[in-house]
Amino acid sequence: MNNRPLELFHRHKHNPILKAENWPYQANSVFNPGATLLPDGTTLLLCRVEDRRGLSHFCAARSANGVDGWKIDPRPTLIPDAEHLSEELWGIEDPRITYLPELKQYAVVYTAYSSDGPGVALTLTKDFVHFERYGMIMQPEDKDAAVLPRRINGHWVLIHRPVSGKKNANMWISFSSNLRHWGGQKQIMEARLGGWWDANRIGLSPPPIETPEGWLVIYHGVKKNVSGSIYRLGLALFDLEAPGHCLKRGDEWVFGPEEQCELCGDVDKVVFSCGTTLLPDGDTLRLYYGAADTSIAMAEGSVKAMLKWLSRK
Ligand code: BMA
Repeated sequence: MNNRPLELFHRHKHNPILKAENWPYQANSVFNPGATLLPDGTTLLLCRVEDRRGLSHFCAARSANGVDGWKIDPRPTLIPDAEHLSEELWGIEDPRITYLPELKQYAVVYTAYSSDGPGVALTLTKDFVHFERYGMIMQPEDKDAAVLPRRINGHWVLIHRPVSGKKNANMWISFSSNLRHWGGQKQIMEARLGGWWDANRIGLSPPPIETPEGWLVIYHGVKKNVSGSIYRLGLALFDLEAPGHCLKRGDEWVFGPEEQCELCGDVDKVVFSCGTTLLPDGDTLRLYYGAADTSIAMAEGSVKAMLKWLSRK
């Protein structure tokens, strides 16, 4: 009998595909990149680079095939602007990229690490060279955020993960007419409790992926045990025109740390994704992820297979 779990993601055989030693300048670790396909088919990863002070900034890496031949910006692409934005005092982390056709710009939503903890910040860019910074849009503690690519009922939509007091960390939605001022907050998905893989803390991983059946959401869950935390990924589906409404949620995780580079690094047993690209066949999804907060790896899966998996039971 074959009792192996269905593998929805297949790792690239050359993982990790990007490491700190590939960087043109000194870095401690490179991980959790945002991802997008540029109009000419180039894959752009906006990588989180942690320096040897322990603070992070972003650096763009571009590749024609999304796997190798990376051209890495010779200097940091976006650095924390602590002078003007004190909210970025301790660095910027985990960028999530969404192309907004209405504005013909990319929104990069990221974690700004302030002395009061992490909050959500937003910047717009046309070229990943010049950035229009909106600063912090959600105060601490809040992170794991991305915007949807289009307005829904006239409003931009942000998925994010606030934490209040000692309560669990759940996924929320907010709305805005101008990307600056957000309201209408509502909780949309709760962490489970007890021994579940996604007990107590969950958060959006890459920006939601629009499919005919709904917004496909890859989210992370954290399991704490006596030897530490395990970061894994699961799937959920949200209504296309009411993105606060969860239609389906898988019970089991679909991707977790297994390979050496995922099990062992600055933070052991972590796969953490902030970006995907959809290949021109409209089905193959490339998941770029940080491995153990140390390097960048990639795995591929089929959107159709993920939707089918969510519909089983
Ligand atoms: C999360 C985020 C990620 C990190 C993960 C594991 O809370 O801060 O940036 O990869 O923890 O350390």
